[in-house]
Amino acid sequence: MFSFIKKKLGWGQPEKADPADKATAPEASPAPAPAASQPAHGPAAAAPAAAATPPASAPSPGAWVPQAQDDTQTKPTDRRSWLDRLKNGLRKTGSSIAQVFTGTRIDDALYEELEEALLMADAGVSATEHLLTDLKQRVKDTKATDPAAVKALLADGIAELLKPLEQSLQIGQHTPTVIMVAGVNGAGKTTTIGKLTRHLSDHGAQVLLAAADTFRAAAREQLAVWAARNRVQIVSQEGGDPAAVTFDAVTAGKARGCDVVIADTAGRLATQIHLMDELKKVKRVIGKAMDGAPHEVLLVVDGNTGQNALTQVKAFDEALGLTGLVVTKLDGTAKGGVLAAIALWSRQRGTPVPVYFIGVGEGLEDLQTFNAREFARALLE
Ligand SMILES: Nc1nc2c(ncn2[C@@H]2O[C@H](COP(=O)(O)OP(=O)(O)OP(=O)(O)O)[C@@H](O)[C@H]2O)c(=O)[nH]1
Ligand SMILES: [Mg+2]
Repeated sequence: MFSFIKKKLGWGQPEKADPADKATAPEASPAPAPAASQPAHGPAAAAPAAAATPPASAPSPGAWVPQAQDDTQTKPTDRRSWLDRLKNGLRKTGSSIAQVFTGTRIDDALYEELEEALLMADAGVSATEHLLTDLKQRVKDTKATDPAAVKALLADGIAELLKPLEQSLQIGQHTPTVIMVAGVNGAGKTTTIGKLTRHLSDHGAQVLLAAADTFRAAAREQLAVWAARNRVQIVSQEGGDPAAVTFDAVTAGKARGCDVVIADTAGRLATQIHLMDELKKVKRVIGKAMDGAPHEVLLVVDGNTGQNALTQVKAFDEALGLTGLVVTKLDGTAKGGVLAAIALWSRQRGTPVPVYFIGVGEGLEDLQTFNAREFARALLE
């Protein structure tokens, strides 16, 4: 488990939820069950699938909870298990890079092998070149003489490159904080929203989900299951327009004083112009429902898609102006090097697009904050 949120807890503030909604809300149930679809318009547009439970120890009204984002607060056993999963996922990459450093000499052959290994790890040409140049400089500066030391210097170089991507998602500066989630089909958007909702709820935040993936009934149901499982509210509409659903959700979130509204959108390729236009419209409409929103536009990328992930990041950023990334499925066969490519692109962009979370499995607990140093280590083990 991790803690990443900086939130202004609303407990003790004026009543948030509309009592009328509470009266009509289905009973809270721990068992996953689809929440009822709601009409998009009218006062009952958003009804809780289950009421969010306030934290056991509520702080004083309006208190700012200090940010406790350091993963080292995680229990050692929990931490071990997800790190192991990440390492297992990156094992092939790690062993092929580590292989480069098993010799006894630092020579051109070593750098050539390393270049090949980084390219194979999906780092891409630019990031590979960057890392090699940086490594040679580090070797020169430290007068390293054995390959094991060079490996440690490479870990330093990768960690330094990735460091700007290590930032935490801020919750609490707005009520609600509106998060829009986008990505290609099957990247892990809905699952990530489910996991994120769990963590936010665990930290006492009142979350409302917007089922703006209106393409498939199954997509709405999938989000409704997560809503029920996490006991949070959902705004959903049969066959509706994604922008209208999101508008209603943000409006309801504001009226109820929710801490966070998260909009799930349908998967799409960045090359599908009309679908990207639809996504832009969702973003615009969120801004109409609440000034300054969305506060976060997150792209969920599947870590297994290699350099294609960078292409997705660039294209979605151009269309939407991304504020953060979630890289999923790093427990699988992902090679991981693409994060170096994203980091280098981020550097050129001026403002980094942080990796708020990484997905290391399908379970509720399998979402973790990104740590550059740990990731660099996992990549080389
Ligand atoms: N192993 C693993 N599987 C994941 C992870 N995140 C998501 N998945 C799986 O990936 C599949 C697709 O996840 P969804 O959350 O439905 O993806 P989506 O982006 O919402 O898909 P669409 O809405 O169809 O575009 C599901 O089987 C998830 O369980 C992860 O971090 N690790
Ligand atoms: Mg989905």
